[in-house]
Amino acid sequence: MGEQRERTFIMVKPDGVQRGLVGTIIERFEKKGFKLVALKFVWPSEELLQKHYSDLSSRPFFPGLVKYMSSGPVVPMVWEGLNVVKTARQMLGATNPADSQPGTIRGDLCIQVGRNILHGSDSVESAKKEIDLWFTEKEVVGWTPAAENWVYE
Ligand code: DAT
Ligand code: MG
Repeated sequence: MGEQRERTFIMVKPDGVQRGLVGTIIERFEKKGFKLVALKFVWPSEELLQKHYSDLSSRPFFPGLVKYMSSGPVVPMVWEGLNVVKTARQMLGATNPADSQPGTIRGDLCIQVGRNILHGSDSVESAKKEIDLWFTEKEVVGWTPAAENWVYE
């Protein structure tokens, strides 16, 4: 059971919110069988986003990325489950939607890298960092879904 407790940080970006894709994105993870353990609706500050994307601060697209990400409300979430970090990345599809396979969220729902509708942690380590940045300990809720024994053997 322990390995099912891996967590990842998923966030609907401002374009995903503006385009009315919040429900569709949540539905992908719910239908897969992952467990939602935290969610909020916030308009993030540039300061928070600079921290969130600190690894990319030297990249030429960084100022534009922070501006886009702080241009409206976003929906940060924490999802839990077996191998959820890697599986969620596969569900998102490649960073650049031009390379995302059809059937992935980005492959189905967006076109350009600068408007790729959602974020997903790239490792267990960065997931921990991102969850701590966006949520307090109390905001991440431990619970047991009624269907858990039908999702895991
Ligand atoms: P990912 O979001 O798939 O983890 P990343 O961490 O390398 O990708 O980059 C973070 C975001 O920055 C990405 O979702 C979109 C933007 N981005 C990445 N590469 C870019 C580029 N070459 N031009 C413009 N935006 C880019
Ligand atoms: Mg990344």
